[in-house]
Amino acid sequence: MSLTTTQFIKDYRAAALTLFADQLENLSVRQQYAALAFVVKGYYATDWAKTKADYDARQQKQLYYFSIEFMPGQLLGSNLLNLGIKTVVEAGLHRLTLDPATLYAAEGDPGLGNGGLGRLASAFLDAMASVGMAGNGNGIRYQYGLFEQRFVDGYQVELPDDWLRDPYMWETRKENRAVIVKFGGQVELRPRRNGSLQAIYHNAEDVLAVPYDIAMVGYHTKRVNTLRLWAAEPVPGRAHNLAEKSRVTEITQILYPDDSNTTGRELRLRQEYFFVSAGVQSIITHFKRQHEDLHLLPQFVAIHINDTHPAMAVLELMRILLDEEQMTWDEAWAITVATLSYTNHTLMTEALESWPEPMFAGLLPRLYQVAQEVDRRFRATYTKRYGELLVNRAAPLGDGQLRMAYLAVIGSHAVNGVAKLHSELLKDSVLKDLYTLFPARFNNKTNGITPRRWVQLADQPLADLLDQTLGQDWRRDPRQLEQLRAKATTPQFLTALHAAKRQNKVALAAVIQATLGLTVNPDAIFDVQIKRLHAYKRQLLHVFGILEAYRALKAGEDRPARVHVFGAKAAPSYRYAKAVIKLINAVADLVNHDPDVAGRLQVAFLPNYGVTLAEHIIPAADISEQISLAGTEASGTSNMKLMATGALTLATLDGANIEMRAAAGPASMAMFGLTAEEVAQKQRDHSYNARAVYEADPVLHAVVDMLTDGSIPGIASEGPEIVTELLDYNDTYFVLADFQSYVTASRQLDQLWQAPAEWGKRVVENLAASGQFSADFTVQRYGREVWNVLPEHPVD
Ligand code: 26Q
Repeated sequence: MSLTTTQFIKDYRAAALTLFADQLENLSVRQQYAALAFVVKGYYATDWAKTKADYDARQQKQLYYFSIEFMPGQLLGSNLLNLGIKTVVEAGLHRLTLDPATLYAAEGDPGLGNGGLGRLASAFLDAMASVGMAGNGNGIRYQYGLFEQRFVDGYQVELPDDWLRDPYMWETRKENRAVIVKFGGQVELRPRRNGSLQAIYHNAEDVLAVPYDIAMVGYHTKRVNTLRLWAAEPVPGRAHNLAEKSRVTEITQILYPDDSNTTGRELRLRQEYFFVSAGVQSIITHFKRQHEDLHLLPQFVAIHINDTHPAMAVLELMRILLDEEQMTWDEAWAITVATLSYTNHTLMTEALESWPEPMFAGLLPRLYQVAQEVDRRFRATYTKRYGELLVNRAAPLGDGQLRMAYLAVIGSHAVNGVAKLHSELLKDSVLKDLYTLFPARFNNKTNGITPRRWVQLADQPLADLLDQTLGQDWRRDPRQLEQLRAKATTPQFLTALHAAKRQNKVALAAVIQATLGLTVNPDAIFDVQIKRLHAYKRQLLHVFGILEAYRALKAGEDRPARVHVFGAKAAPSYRYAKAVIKLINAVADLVNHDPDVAGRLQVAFLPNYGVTLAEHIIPAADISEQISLAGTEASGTSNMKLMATGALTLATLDGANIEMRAAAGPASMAMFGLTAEEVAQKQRDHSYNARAVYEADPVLHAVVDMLTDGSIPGIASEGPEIVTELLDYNDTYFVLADFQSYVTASRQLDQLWQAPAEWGKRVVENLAASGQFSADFTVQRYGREVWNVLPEHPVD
């Protein structure tokens, strides 16, 4: 949009008066932020309304991305960037003697997700708006997001994330679009005169679903799509005592932490049905205002199921088409399958969702009947050709459970994994039988990230350098970064690149100082691992690497200085993960206070990792640790973000790491460890002996012993617990097996660091190749191959 500084100042002053009845200068920072957000909302309001009207007028096919998690991050900076008014607004703020950074920092960060899956959903919404695709989000407006993490004595402590305490400026409550969601009771199927069945509900519990819409502003496209989050409220006018009322509001009160220990909770099931039913109902209502014939639904609507959490969309859409639209089963089924598609995000069998049939039937009696019929017809259709054994294994109902991943595959026309390796492994592990039945449905869509947030907003020193070097075209099409390869050996460019990185490291050092009271050396290698704490991601291997270096330095070896930066939340009930958190903090305490390694080895575990903290850490990274056991990390996305801001990746051949290396070149990454195939082989033939590896390697032996011999104060119970998992339970995630090659690869990076021109060349190779991991490309692939929704402003 076109905006002058003068006009902006006028608008901003007016907003301050309207909202707070006072002069801008007299407001608190939080109020100044709120007024600014209010102005910006006004700047896109017309385009938002217009986008919706245009879609309707053009009968544009729309995609609805159903996800139980979204993590949009702070939106002020990205909205300004995407509207093309960031420079003007910042100039205006300066003229008002306000500091833009302070105002940006006053915005909360809606932590409505656990990690990769939720952040991916938000990246896709940003990307779709930015390439001009008609794509919207559908999710839950949790009253409390993922817990706020603090460390007390090195232990994780969880505090509630009361993110709505201050009004959230970007949401718009749409009471006029509320719908009713029904739970429980009994269903009676009463025959109609025409022979069809009418579903009549007795004693069902009605819940009002109220949508709150958040604008997803496209980058320079004038497209503003919608993220719709639903809140549960009592139906007005009905008597509700407190107990009834809180039974309703609890549906959207809390986000479940990613946690296999809490699977099968009824409240989680209610959450899933709540946002699925509300979403499907509102889509159908809107569709019927535009079109006569619901048979045309797949021509105008695509619904995407982000992991299995919304998989009951299969059953809910069937219910509506059967009961409310009175279609025949076959008609309804054809429409459902053509409308739905599904992404799987995990190979871990213990993480595959399933619901006990009695619980499902009790809460969702009509959906359960539909599930039974899906199951019956599935068995009837495929048993003859594929045999009872396979069909039994693949059917939606089995072992007394409703198996959501199987239901999702059966009810969708397309199924994908999130990186090439993951998509391949899906076909011969957890979804093998369904692949046999529906091979054509399976496809790969490697994840992506939004370089707008991670490079343009979070890494301005790099962005400025890229502008000077290449012009601005990379901002729209990051594949233009390939041109950087020509600069891989240009000393001036490498010097400037190093200066940009150093600036980011100084900024992160200030964050570390303010948070932990630790002074880190900005000329050290910043070695970063940021992701959820999980055994399979192997933060423990990173810790062992630190202990190996600590011992070497104490023994008088000379190595380049390193600062190890961690960010990770553990699920509150995940005992092992919490033990590793305590271990990292204990190791930090040890090395940070040891004068023998002062300024040469430091550990900074920053609490409360999330989107906003990531924006501070990522641009400052020199090394990106992507060290999951091969075959366990579906894709990873922090790997891509760190690549895009010029870190070198220290990685196993897992998830998207493999594709990143293929893109950047074989020497661009430090790879190590067993391959997925080698791991699978060892698991099959039980040939891995962790204790034997420990006994055979004196360095590893010494490192492991540090966990139990008192060398690291404060881990009297956690140390032995971890060692028991390694030596007595045979090291489920092959940490000991990969230790030696991990240290070797890490030492190669030390060598490279000492040859700055070589290091710089590798960084350039990574930056150059990073553009292809933009989510803009990912969503366009989904659009072409899965949703049949095309971009109006394609990047290709
Ligand atoms: C399960 C049961 C009960 C409550 C919550 C959950 C739950 C919640 C969230 C289970 C899993 C999740 C999130 C999973 C996730 O983020 N997976 C990651 O998805 C990324 C995007 O595709 C991938 O890059 C990562 O590899 C994958 O781990």
